[in-house]
Amino acid sequence: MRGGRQRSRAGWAMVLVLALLLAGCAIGGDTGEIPQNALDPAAGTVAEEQDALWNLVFPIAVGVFILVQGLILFAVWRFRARGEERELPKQVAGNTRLEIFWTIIPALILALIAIPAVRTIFTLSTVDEDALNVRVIAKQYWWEFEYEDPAQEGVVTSTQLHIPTGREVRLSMQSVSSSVPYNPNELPEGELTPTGSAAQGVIHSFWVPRLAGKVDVVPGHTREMKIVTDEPGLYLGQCAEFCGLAHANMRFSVLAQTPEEFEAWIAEQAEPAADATEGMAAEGQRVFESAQCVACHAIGGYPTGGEPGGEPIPLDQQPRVGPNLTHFNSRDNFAGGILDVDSDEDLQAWLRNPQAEKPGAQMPNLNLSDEAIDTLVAYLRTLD
Ligand code: HEC
Ligand SMILES: [Cu+2]
Repeated sequence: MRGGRQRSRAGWAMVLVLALLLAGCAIGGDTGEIPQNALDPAAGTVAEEQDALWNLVFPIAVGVFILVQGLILFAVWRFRARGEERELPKQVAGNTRLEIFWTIIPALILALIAIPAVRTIFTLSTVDEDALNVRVIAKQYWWEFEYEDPAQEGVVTSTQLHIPTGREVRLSMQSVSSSVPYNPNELPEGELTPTGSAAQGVIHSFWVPRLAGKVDVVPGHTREMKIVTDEPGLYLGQCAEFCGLAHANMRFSVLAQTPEEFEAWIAEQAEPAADATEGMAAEGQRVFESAQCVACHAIGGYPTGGEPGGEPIPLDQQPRVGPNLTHFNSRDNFAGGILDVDSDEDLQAWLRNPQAEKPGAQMPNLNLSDEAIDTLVAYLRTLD
């Protein structure tokens, strides 16, 4: 008897702990807002359609749950053994009328749900003719965004996807290995063969809860997805499929801007970087070359530094193992959204030892001296 009571106390303690944990999810940090709340859809067809479907299915599911659980509890209570009484209740084997009834009712409920569900699938799978096309490349452990429309050539960024409001965005998503040097422009269109770097990628999942449900990014395939919003703002997202050590730090965001702001941003990003010609920054550019940064990172317009008047290497012939740094200093955050671009300390800490900031990151510790780090920071600051 005693053992039973203790066990039930432990059970209640578990429930309490779980309830507290769940309450923590609801509070949403110091701002009181919940930036990744799938139940708070941003204005726009994708999120709204998915939310409408949820609003339809959820009450039905709750109704079914209460009915079924209620009947179970009722049967348990009504036919429980009482005192010494060991007589079985009346045994019923088969009741055709009842069985037809409880087959037809769920079938009708499912049919009712299927109509809007199928309609939503079709709505979400068609994309406007004038949609913005962005290739999304998922790597351990960061997201790369490459704008594919001809007028946006050379615009490649990481961790923060900019989109214009009021225009559908078609995301073509691929997963590739981060540790193998590769040029994403050499990946064939459409389905990838299970050879080469794509085969060594792992499954990631693109999830911006306020914009759309998650879509898995599977190596060897191109997964398409549509997002759209009418509300300018910052929408936080994260990889939602366990992909390795730094999975929890594979965050990203979508910044929705008015079409004018977006076009201005694109124009800026399409510009190549200028050479650093003076002081610490020029020294940093030399370190960037000698410390092997160029083996993994692309910089549009680079490199002309060493030899004045030299020909810059086109962006699509530069390595893209790590993020394109052409406009690094114009970003808000880096390393999968966990560090602040504006903070010199964050940048120094990253260059001193990436692993300490983001365990599992595919950028090696290059054992740079503090002096070299300072010059590199000065150089990275010129990449606006
Ligand atoms: C072996 C390849 C490799 C080398 C060499 C390398 N990096 Fe990286 N770097 C990466 C990868 C991969 C990431 C992304 C890590 C992550 O976020 O998980 C990265 C991220 C960064 C970032 C953050 C960019 C962003 O948008 O998130 C900066 C800045 C950076 N590296 C600078 C440097 C500098 C400066 C050097 C030379 C001292 C260097 N890297 C050398 C692979 C490399
Ligand atoms: Cu991931």
